[in-house]
Amino acid sequence: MKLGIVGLPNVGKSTLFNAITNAGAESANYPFCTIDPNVGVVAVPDARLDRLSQMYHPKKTTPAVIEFVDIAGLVKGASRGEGLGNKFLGNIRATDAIVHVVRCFDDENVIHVEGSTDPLRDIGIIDIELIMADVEMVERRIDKASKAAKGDKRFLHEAEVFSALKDWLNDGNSARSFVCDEDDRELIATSELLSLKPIIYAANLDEDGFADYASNPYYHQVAELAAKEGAQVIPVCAKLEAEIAELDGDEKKMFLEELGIPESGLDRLIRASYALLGLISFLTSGEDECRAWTITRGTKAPQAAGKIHTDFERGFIRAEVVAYDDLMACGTMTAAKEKGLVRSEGKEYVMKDGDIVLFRFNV
Ligand SMILES: Nc1nc2c(ncn2[C@@H]2O[C@H](COP(=O)(O)OP(=O)(O)O)[C@@H](O)[C@H]2O)c(=O)[nH]1
Ligand SMILES: [Mg+2]
Repeated sequence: MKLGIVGLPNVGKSTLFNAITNAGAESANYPFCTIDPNVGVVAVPDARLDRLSQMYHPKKTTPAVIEFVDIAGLVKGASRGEGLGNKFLGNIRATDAIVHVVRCFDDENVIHVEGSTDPLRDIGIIDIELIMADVEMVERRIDKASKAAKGDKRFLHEAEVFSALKDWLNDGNSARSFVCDEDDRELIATSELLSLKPIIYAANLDEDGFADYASNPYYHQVAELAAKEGAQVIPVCAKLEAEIAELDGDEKKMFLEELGIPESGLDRLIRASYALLGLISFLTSGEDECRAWTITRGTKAPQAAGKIHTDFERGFIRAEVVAYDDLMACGTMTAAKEKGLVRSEGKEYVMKDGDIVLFRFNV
């Protein structure tokens, strides 16, 4: 699962990406940090895993990770191939969700391709390029479905749905906001449209007054638009994030305190990205390793066990589960057991975020 960092040129995408990769490099033993200069792997900050690790003092602590891709800046006309637009749009197509970086900082030394800071205009430019690229894809889909409908009437409906979607896109709307029933939504989801991908806005703010982002008018504009779309906006200062990512635990805490912010924007962005992908973590703990495992929301216990090892899924007997909060309230696993808070769950159990699990299996 990976997120594409998207936006106009010179909005701070690479600065943010470098901060992310740096944070990834800091986070211990992850081997893929440098798969590709444009792909970064980062640990998902998880205070629960940190606490577990303090309790168990394991030899190794392994966080959940996600991948970010630094996609080169899109410019006006990208969907018609301007500025290698087709290639960059293709890069976006290969991601599961989008982090749209919006320039909310003024800096005369950093050229703005459109000449001034104007977050809403900038978002509009990117949106239109994604939407126009989608129109092309949708047209091809309509052609295909119409041809198939000559032999098989079931494709008529498909052609109709995509035609309605095409009108919606041509009015300048994202596929994301297209209103239709569940079945049609699933049908549309088979088409890999760019403007259908889940999105988070990263408002890249000036370092001055970053702590007080709520009173920044640029931030407000992005926040208002995001609220209308039901999307999240995370305030970041790419420049500061890059500095913060170089610090270790205690230094980082002190620096954040000095800045007057409780958590780095990057950490918030990474957690929000994880949630945007529909991912949650369950935890395993022991003297050897404490670890956060990634599953999609709605995953049942045997499939979660399969993330650890296929044998665990094949020979699944049951899962012994304690909620993180319950374990913390009790202090130790033994105390949690005594209070009956360690539950025995079967094959149909739907995993919850923060479940601490021991799988019983037999192969
Ligand atoms: N003042 C300020 N400059 C920034 C910030 N983020 C990025 N920049 C600068 O903007 C320029 C372009 O940044 P870059 O990350 O390469 O943008 P990209 O083209 O979107 O990848 C660089 O000189 C950065 O140092 C920020 O938060 N504040
Ligand atoms: Mg760049």
